[in-house]
Amino acid sequence: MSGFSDSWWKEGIIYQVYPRSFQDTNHDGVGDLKGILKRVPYLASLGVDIIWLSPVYQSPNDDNGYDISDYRSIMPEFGTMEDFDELLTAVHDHGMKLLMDLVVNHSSDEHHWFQEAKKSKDNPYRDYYIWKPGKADGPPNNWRSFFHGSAWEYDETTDEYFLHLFTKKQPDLNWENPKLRQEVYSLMRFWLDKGVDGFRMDVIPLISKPQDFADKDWDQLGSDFGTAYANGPRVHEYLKEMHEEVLQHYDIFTVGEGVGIPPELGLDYVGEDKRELHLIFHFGHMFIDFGRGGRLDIRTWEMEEFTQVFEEWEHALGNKGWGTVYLGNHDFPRAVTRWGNDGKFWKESAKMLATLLFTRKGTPTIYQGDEFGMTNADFEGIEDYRDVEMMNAWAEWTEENRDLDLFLKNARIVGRDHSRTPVQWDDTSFAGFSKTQPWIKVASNYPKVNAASQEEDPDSILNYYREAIKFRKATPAIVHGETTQMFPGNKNVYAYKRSYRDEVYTVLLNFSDDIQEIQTQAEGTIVLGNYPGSSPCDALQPWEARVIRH
Ligand code: ISL
Ligand code: CA
Repeated sequence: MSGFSDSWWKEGIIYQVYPRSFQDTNHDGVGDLKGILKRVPYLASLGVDIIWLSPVYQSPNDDNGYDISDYRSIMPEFGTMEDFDELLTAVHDHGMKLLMDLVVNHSSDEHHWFQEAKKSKDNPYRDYYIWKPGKADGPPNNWRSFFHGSAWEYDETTDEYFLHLFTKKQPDLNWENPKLRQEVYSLMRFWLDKGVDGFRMDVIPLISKPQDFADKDWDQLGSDFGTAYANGPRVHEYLKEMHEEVLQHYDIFTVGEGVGIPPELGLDYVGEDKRELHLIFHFGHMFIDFGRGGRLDIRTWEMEEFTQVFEEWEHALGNKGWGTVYLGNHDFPRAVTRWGNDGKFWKESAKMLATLLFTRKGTPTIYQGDEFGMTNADFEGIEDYRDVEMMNAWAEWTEENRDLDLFLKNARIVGRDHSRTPVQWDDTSFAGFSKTQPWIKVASNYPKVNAASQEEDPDSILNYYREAIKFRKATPAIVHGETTQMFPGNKNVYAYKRSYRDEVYTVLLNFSDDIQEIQTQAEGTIVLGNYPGSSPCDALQPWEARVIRH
């Protein structure tokens, strides 16, 4: 396999496709593989190198494909295996790579393993899952699901509970069982033998559970569920075994969804000497607005807390492991709404965020639609939402007689569905995603925010992405250089130098609606920025981004 010190995946750029919302070609309102195929030239035109497909396997879609009922077949709504093969070939023909989503912390309850497992305690598949007898007053322990309520579901047939850290249709797989691990390795080989270029591994730090199944002290743990379950006792043993048995035999690369991994444990997963994963997506910034009550308990945060996550991770990995940079995915609201200003400074702030994304050390990942500034949607009532996390939370709030207006107000800010609305390709009906009403509402701003209208506009967000990507690829200091933060403590401006051999660049990013004065004495030339008239030493305009070559 490609070594841990190789550089194509360090220099490359990842683009995440959420297939259900990307492009519908048979006009049933659901995105499909042929739709992705149609957009391969567009993806190539951005300059991205690696396409990560969120799950496309057979699934009852309790959690939009993150609940897999057959790991070796394609979800019929998305197409056929022939469509998949055609897509893989097209991606390769365009010089790009394809990453599959590997979801093996849990399967669907409709997977035949689970169907068998629940038949009886001595079924050969029983130990593929995690079963425990209850306690007198209920479940085996106080573990909670990421998606509300207990993480245990009672099963009458055998009078035991099974563990599900996500929905009750997503039973956790039992990695303690070597047979289960071999099943996983075998399905991985199936896709690798087809020629896929690697995996993004869903909630991989959660696969090993402490076998005492002791209660958690939720008061101590606060709201970050990830840390409660992540980094279990055998996780590194399993990843090393996976590497030996499978990964090392292929020229591929892997990125773990690093939920619950704090910076000080990062190198345990991606250290170049560890032979486990190439990269992880870390989560420091993603949970920044989660209060003690979780996603819907919105916490206010300061720009510095956000930017310090980037600093901490770069320092933690140093020169021993490689990082990632991303600002959003299918589990969080839209980046420009969350980190920028999607109103008055929509264009400026989207470009400023792109500048952050492409000028840090670490492999940048674009979430679909962010490259032309898609925003949160204008959801109103609960009927506009589709996400099981929201549905479960709504049921819980209703049952507990909580303030449902507050629920809707907060969901409009933080719901996962905001990033799952159809990609706005053009200004025709349903935004060029489909000819029929899609499975989830199209954001109503599509006549203004769409890819087609930005294609020919040299000043567009889309063309800024292209320019920033080109710049990154042509500039070793931006990919490999050391980073030194400037003006730490500044509440509105995030600034840093990137240096490598005799190249030095300064990056200045204004995270506010106001003009910011800073003392840069920056002799040099602006090589990338979102205010064409600026010169290096001027005060920063609202949401201005400036990259200066010295
Ligand atoms: O969105 C979250 C819950 O509030 C996150 O904590 C999320 O559950 C976590 O990042 C794990 O995400 C991944 O696994 C989930 C799936 O629902 C997400 O879409 C996936 O990215 C279960 O497979
Ligand atoms: Ca379709």
